Amino acid sequence: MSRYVRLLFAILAVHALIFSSTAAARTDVIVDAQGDVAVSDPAYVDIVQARVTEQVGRDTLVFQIELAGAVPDSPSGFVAFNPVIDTPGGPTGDFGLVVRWCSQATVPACGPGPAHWESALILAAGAPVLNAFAFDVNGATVKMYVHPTLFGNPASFSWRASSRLFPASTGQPPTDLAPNSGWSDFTR
Ligand SMILES: [Ca+2]
Repeated sequence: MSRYVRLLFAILAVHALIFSSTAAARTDVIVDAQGDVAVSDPAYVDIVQARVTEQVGRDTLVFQIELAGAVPDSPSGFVAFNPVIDTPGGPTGDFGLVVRWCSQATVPACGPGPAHWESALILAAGAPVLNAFAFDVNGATVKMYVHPTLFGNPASFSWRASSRLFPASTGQPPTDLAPNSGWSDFTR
């Protein structure tokens, strides 16, 4: 490696350090076992890691779910990735973030038209807010870019992540949960 290339890498490393220290302040990571879903369930609903990172400069919380397999662009049926947030006060699990593949045939509250990916903010009371935040489903990674004022801008909260092959409205439990029980705590 030439001296110039080494110098370039050193400069890039310093820039990466500066960028990361200003753009991302805190992260909470939940690690979940691979293979803890039913053998008949696809790998793309098997959560292996969930994390939340605050991008302070952008006032955005990024919820990221890593799956054991790549999520199809067009799944054959309903699929949802669903972090649940429990803020201080109010009912337990008072806000739900959902990225889902749905149509109104599977979920009456889904947006109109053929089956599609959409985001929704689920509130403890009242109708869900469709397309409340930006998201990205890319291979085995699902990212949600959430403005914290959507759920009351709390200084700390508890959360957990779930995946679903059946809408919550069916009464079926989540397909996978991370952590398997209880909550993870995040202080901003
Ligand atoms: Ca899992």
